[in-house]
Amino acid sequence: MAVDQGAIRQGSAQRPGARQDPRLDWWREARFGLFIHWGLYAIPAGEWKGEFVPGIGEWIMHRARIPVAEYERLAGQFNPVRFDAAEWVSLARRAGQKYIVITAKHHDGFCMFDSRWTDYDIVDATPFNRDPLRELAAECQRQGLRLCFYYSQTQDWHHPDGDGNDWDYDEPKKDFAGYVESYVKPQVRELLTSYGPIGLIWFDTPKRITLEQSQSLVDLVHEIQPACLVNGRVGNHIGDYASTRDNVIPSELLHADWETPATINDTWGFKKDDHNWKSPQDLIRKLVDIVSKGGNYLLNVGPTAEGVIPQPSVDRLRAMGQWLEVNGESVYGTRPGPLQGLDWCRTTIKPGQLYLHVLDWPARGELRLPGTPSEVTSAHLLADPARAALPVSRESGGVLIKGPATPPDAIDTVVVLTVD
Ligand code: JFZ
Repeated sequence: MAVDQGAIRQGSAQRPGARQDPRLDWWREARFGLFIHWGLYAIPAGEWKGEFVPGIGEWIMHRARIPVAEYERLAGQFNPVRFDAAEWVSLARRAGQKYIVITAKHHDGFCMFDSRWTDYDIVDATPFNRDPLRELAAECQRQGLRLCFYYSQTQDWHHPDGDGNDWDYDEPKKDFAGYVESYVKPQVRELLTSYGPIGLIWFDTPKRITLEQSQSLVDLVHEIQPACLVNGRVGNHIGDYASTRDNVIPSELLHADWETPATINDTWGFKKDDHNWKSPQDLIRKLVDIVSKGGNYLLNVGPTAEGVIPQPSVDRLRAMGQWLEVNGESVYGTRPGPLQGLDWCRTTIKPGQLYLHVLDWPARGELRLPGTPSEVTSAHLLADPARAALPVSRESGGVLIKGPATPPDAIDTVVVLTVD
């Protein structure tokens, strides 16, 4: 199978028969999700004791080797009173995103939900005293999105037996197996029993987890909620689908269920000095590129400590939503199209329809296809409500479609081809 240029590192994408599993139907249809990295790291926002700490924002505790006792004090200041679940879910919905994956527990170990198994959580340890995951669950139900949880199963820099913190704890002395059994599993159970139906659990950085431990987590998830998916970063090449490396889009079509997790600037957790926002054009084209190769795009925002999604992220998600409002038919529920590897276009298909995503509009609007496996019977612009027919003619070895002389959409003009 023609999988991989090293893009997919973890996951069961190549498992025979995986593509038949109807539990993935909603996720294959969805194509586009919202990732949310939100936690105590939003308070320092990349700065510790007056110094900007390089790297991704949610890693600040690790990068700056902040002692647990000191990092813990952030909880007392965490009061995101501007958090509004309805607004966040509505933003995602209007962006055209079909699922939300939010950090229930990241590597810093702080729980963004009311856990019975620790007091180091947003309800017990902060003045905020609300459970945002509960509020998001209710809003997702109301607005028709799937809620999913990110859970750091291996790294936990707060728990004495979790992986990763060697500045407070002695790594060789850790009882990692005990941590998995008596902390990770009860919390995963909690997440799957207290918030209604969960679309998927997004595990991460498997590191030292064994195959038995990964498998028992997958089994636990499926035992409690059989429909809940597990991403490939549960470790040891199992799980329901594969994740690429962060921000990596494979160079060619993959015959697998896969997802690219990606940042909208250069960090996951909010950093006040990261202003390197990708343009709407770049983001829309990345979505289309991913979908044309059979993947999902899980695009991240990092809300502030006040509970606000940064305005540049909001603006970009809105722009994507506006494009999808017109062109969503060529994205949702599609499969990769037959024309791959061309610079100027991407293709997606549905039964009877081929969507030609034109990124570089050709001179005089002459769209030349090197040949499609089926006969093209008609063509029109997806954005044209009148569906005015574009002239289609056969050329030696291919098809010529005559579009407007100038590009109707500078980002991606979608031409719908009706095919036999
Ligand atoms: C992990 C986390 O450490 C990070 O904080 C963030 O949550 C991100 C989504 O996931 O980072 C990774 C994990 C895997 C790769 C790169 C960064 N990888 O496979 O290249």
